[in-house]
Amino acid sequence: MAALLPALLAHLLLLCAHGDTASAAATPPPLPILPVPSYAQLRWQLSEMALFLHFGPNTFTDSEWGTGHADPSVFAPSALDAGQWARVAARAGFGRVVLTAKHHDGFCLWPSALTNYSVAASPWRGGAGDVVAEVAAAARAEGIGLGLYLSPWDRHEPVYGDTVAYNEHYMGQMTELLTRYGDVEEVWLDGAKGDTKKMDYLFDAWFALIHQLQQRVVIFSDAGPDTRWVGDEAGVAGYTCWSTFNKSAVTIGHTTAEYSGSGDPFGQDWVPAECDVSIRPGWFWHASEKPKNATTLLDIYYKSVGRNCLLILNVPPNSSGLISVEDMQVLQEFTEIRHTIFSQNLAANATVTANSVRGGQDNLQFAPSNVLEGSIYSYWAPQEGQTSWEMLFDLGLSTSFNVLQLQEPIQLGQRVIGFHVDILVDELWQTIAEGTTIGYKRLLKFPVTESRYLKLCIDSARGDPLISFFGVFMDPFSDRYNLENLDERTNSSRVIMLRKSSEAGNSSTVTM
Ligand code: FUL
Repeated sequence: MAALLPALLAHLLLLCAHGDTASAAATPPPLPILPVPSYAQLRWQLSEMALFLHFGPNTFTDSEWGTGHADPSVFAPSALDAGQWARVAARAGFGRVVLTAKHHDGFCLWPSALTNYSVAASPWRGGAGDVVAEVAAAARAEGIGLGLYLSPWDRHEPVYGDTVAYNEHYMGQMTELLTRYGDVEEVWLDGAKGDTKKMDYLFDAWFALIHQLQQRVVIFSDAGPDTRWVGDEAGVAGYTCWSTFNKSAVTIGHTTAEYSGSGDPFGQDWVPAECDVSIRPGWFWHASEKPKNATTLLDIYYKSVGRNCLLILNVPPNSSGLISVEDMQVLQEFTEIRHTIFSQNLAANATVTANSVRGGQDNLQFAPSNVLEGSIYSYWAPQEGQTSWEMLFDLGLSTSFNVLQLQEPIQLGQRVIGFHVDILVDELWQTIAEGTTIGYKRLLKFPVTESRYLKLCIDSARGDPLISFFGVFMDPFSDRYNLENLDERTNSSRVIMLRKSSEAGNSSTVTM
């Protein structure tokens, strides 16, 4: 250290006192690297997590795929409280709720004029109820977004199977949903179709209608157009995960898990991935099932939100019409542990320098220290056309941490292809983590490590890399869990932790 420290300080001083002077006129932001997200896609990404609500006759009949023949009288929640659903969502940090307005059984949770198979035929609220209206009002009251799931596959509707008649029926129902309840921020098109009836869905007409009726909406399906299914129902994205994608390379219902999970660095379209998973084994509530625990949810969070995706976590209301107490407890714990880990960026007071700054070393607009602010609109940018991109962090004190968070200002495109982070140990820079994509948010977890100095090196990028956030955190919850479950992990992703000792050539690996 004795030998290295003067050199390090000299490097810091040189950067601080660099000859470049900021010009009087501001430097404009760099050009975007296309494709970039739309306004609705940015809102969607910034909301980070959605609470999925599977609710309907299946809740009362202990089924997952209703036949479409359950008597509407089964739909009889005694204490339905959409306010509770929205409060639970908002308090646990979910930016939106997505309700199954119609699941595959065809039963409508709103009084559709196009079918008799709906809440209007049920005893709930004397047949005068409207779950969609209650959820829309509750979401608005909590300041969170509303999303609606309208299953294309309909096992009740008699015209299902007649392409023209059913598409007219479906678009009529979509129009009801998108014109009666105010802003709808997401339409969720599930891909399941469990029978052999020949039925063409006129997706292009549906998408045009949805975008015509709602300005802020994103349309989810396994292939976009606005957000894509990640390719599994475990809530886990690829270790490498691009929001860029080629829609022309896929058709709805015919995607591959690998392409969906990792996206495409050469993609011409911005179609970020959404990770769906249920807190319980089933999507609907069943008395016999129990929720996952909070550390499992934390692990899913690292592998979804922490891999540039939105996490849509299903928490199904029970047959009383309430989110169950045990699910609420898990969500509360999940919220508390996220808060404990992420409320204190241990690099928050770091001195940050970089080997290049757009507009010159004194240009505050793109200053390295911008990465300590939370917004994607304040970011570090290097001079154009560099071949090496390094940021140096002096935390002031030797600090222990085991989580790294990085973010890119994705409004200017997703750029980073590969990066690594070094710490200074016994006068040597040693790599503690390496990763591929960053995107909106990247979380990497590794064994607890300690250092005062860190170096972020961007190894390759689709254009000049831009970084909007750098943070290191201490996660006291995952380590035991991870070690215990190491063997069970099937994901091939890995972070490399180079040993600090003389065994430096060996590497121990942890999965993420
Ligand atoms: C699946 C459906 O079949 C499930 O019931 C559930 O809605 C899930 C989110 O998507 O494809």
